[in-house]
Formats: sequence, C-alpha cells, structure tokens
Amino acid sequence: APAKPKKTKFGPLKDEDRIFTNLYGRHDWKLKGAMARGDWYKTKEILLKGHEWILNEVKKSGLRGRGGAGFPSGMKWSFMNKPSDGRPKYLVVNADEGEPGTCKDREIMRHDPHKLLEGCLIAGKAMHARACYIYIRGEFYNEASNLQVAVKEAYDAGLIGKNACGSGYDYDIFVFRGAGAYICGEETALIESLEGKQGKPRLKPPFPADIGLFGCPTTVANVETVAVAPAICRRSGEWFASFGRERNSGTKLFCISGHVNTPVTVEEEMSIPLKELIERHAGGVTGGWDNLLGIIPGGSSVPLLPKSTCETVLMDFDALSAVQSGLGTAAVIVINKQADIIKCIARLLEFYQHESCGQCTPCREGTGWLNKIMWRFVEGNAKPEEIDMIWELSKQIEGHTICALGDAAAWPVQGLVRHYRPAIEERIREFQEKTSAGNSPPQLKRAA
Ligand code: L3W
Ligand code: SF4
Repeated sequence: APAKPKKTKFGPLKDEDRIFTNLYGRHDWKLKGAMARGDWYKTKEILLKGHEWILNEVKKSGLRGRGGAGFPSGMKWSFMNKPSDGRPKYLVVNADEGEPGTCKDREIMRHDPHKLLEGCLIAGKAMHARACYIYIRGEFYNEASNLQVAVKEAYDAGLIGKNACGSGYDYDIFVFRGAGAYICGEETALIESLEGKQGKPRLKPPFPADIGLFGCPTTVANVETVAVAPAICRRSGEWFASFGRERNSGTKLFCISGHVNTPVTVEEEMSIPLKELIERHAGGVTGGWDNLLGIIPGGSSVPLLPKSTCETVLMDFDALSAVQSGLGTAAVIVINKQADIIKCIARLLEFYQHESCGQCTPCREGTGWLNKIMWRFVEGNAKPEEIDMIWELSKQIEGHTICALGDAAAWPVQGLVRHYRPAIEERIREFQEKTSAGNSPPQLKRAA
C-alpha cells in the first residue's frame, strides 16, 4: 500500500534536530570536540539497556538503510539475533562510497568520525557482534586517516576494546582500506575483498546474516545508517520517526551537485520536496528553474526524472519509486538545458562497463553493448529502431544478474528512453540530414 502522508509540510530542519552537527568541519572532529557536541554521552547506559532495547528503538524509528536499497534496518539487524552456534558475529560498515554524485559518508568520516564509531559500538551491541570492520574506499586517504586517529582515541579512552565504555562488552573496530573498485560497494563483493580475494559479488542467498565475513554471520551496513543509531537511542525511536512520512522517516543527508549554483551536502527532513531542497540549499538551478532539463535524484544508478516530475515529487523511498525512480543514495544530480542529456547517460554507461566485474554474461556483455549504442546515439549515427532495441536490451539485463550493478546500468538508459526519446530521434534525424547532404558528421569525442 502507498505510504500515507502524516503531514503535508516537510523541513526546514531546525538546528536542534540535526544529527550531523559538524558536517561542514567547522568544529573539532577529534574526541574532545565530539564529546562537547554530545557524542559518547552515557553510551554505557545505552549498552547496558541491552541488544533487544536497542533493536526496538531502531525498529520504532523506522530507519531504512541509507546505502541505496532502503531495507528496514531494525529487521536487518534482527537477522543476527539467532542463538549462537559458536561462530563470532561481525558488523561490517560499508564506507566504500563510490556511487557517482554521492559524497555524504565521506563528510561524516572526515568531520564526524566519532559519531560513526559510537554508532558501530551501539549497532554491534544490537547484533551481538564481536568486532566491526570499516571498509573504506581506497581514495578516501584523509578520511581513513581521521578514522584511524579517532579509533586510537576511542581505544585509549576505553570507549571501545575490552570492556567498552565500562559496560562489560568486548568490541574491536578495524579500519580496512579498499583499492578503488566500485563493485566492492556491493556487500558480498566487499566481504570477498575483506577476505583478501577479488571483489566479485556472491550469489544471495545465503545472505551475509547467515554466511558472511569468514563464513560467519555478518551485517553490512552503510556509514550514515550506523552513524544515526546513537541519536536514535539517545533521543528515542519516536523522535526519529517524527520526521518525514510513514515508512520514510527520519532526517537524511542529501548531496546536491551538477547544474546548481551552490553544490552542497545537507541534512534535511526526509520527504522534503525535491524542488524545495534544491532552491533552499543549493542556490537553485543554474540559469533558473525554467532552465532545468532533468534530475537524477538518487545517485547514478536510479533513472532520471523529467522537469515536470521534479516540480512536485517528494524526496523519499516510496515517492520516488512511484515515479519509476528511487531515492538510492540521495545524491541529487541536476542537469540543465545546456547539457547534452544523451551524452550524460552515455558517460554513465562508460562507467558501468568499466566497473562490471565481468562474472555474469548479461552484465559483462550487456554493459559494453549499451555503452556502444549510447555513444552512437550521442553522434546520431544509429537507426530509429535501435531506440526500442536498447530498451529491450536493458530489460534483458535488469534482474538477470548476480548483483545490482546490471540493474544500475540498465536503469539510466530506461530513464533516458522513457523521458527523452524525442531528443534521441532528433539527433538521429540531424545526423541523417548531414550525411545525406554530403557533409561529414562531426568527430565524436568520447569520455576519457
Ligand atoms: C537476510 C533476507 N538479509 C535482504 C539484506 C541484504 C542487504 C539489504 C538490502 O543493493 C542498492 C542497489 C544499488 N535475509 C534479506 C536480507 N537482506 N533480504 O538487506 O538488500 P538488497 O538486495 O535490496 O540491496 P543491496 O544488494 O544492498 C544496494 C543501490 O543500492 N545504489 C547505490 C549504491 C551505492 C552506494 C554507495 O556508494 N555508498 O551505496 C543506488 O541506487 O543499485 O540497488 O544487506 O543482505 N531475506
Ligand atoms: Fe559482476 Fe556485473 Fe554480475 Fe554484478 S552484475 S556480479 S558486477 S558481472
């Protein structure tokens, strides 16, 4: 059933309701500064309330995973709540933020690493985890360095390690740097990589909650998801659920980039209208709202929206899936009328082909094929019937691969064909006119 709006106005978020109080690095990110802002406050009391209590608060909060899939966190964490069979349990934090347009987890780790570490401890307690591995994108050198400093500070202060916070709970946190593969952001590829193998996704089931890191029960969760857990426990699940709409609750980090006047990462109330988000926080579209062509609302893996939809759509999981797109990582990529929309999508296909791990045929062959056709569309050097063909091809990839990278490559193409078919047809017509008039077509410059 569609989510029922419980209110009609969303945002602006008041300062006292912000979870990420050092998002812009204006304050000290180290332990002293973090404690002054309220992190690590009475963490021992939270731990002593026990795993069931923490799980209940997270369930009441309605928190859904912030890495792209939006799976209910309370339910996911409770998959670890099975009787022990002797295997240790692990929490793995997915800090391999590689989704084009996405730069929210980076800001947390750069400016607020203790918020993440406290979240790792509380989430770990909820899952009976013995240890936590933070798998951080290799390119995030400074963030990994800040995290490592914060981990040392937390050990030295007795906040983690043996008898964490004096609660009797033993819990270690390790920082592991990836090596620059987008696919390692997929949870099972990430696990393979952590185990020292090539980052190639595993078939699911079994889900990591049954067989994960080193064959042990594991939960892989996004940085932002884990980092909001302390605020939920301290301020209550109901408090978090009071923001946004039913099934789409909480505050949320949005990354706004592309053709806007002031690109920004900002914390706002979930379900805020897309237009309001851009105008209030990113200085509006370059050249004004009327100059808008379309928006990718949730990182490159979700279909783009035409301007007409952007006027009214709300920024949450259900509202965006109702318009055949998705909240994804909440990375809003704004495209104005000066951009070549066909070339934008072709560039994304270049990316997906490059990042495919190659182990399943529809993705390995399909991303290359989509990419080739897309670059011919950019030039106009194609037949009109190939528009239906690329649609069909994308449908053959979608849902037929081991991991979601195949879908992620198919959806931008589908968004383009669904909303911008006339632009492709026009490009083909122009090319045909040029070549039939004996003029040589312009040489196409492919992305590097
Ligand atoms: C146990 C079951 N666990 C599901 C768990 C599962 C996973 C979570 C969600 O893809 C999306 C993708 C990208 N028993 C379970 C179960 N689980 N059923 O729940 O699972 P799933 O398969 O819905 O999603 P996923 O494989 O985690 C993630 C999209 O996110 N994305 C971008 C990603 C990029 C980043 C980044 O750069 N930070 O996250 C954007 O849209 O395409 O659709 O944990 O194990 N029965
Ligand atoms: Fe690898 Fe692509 Fe298959 Fe995912 S869908 S496992 S990236 S080949």
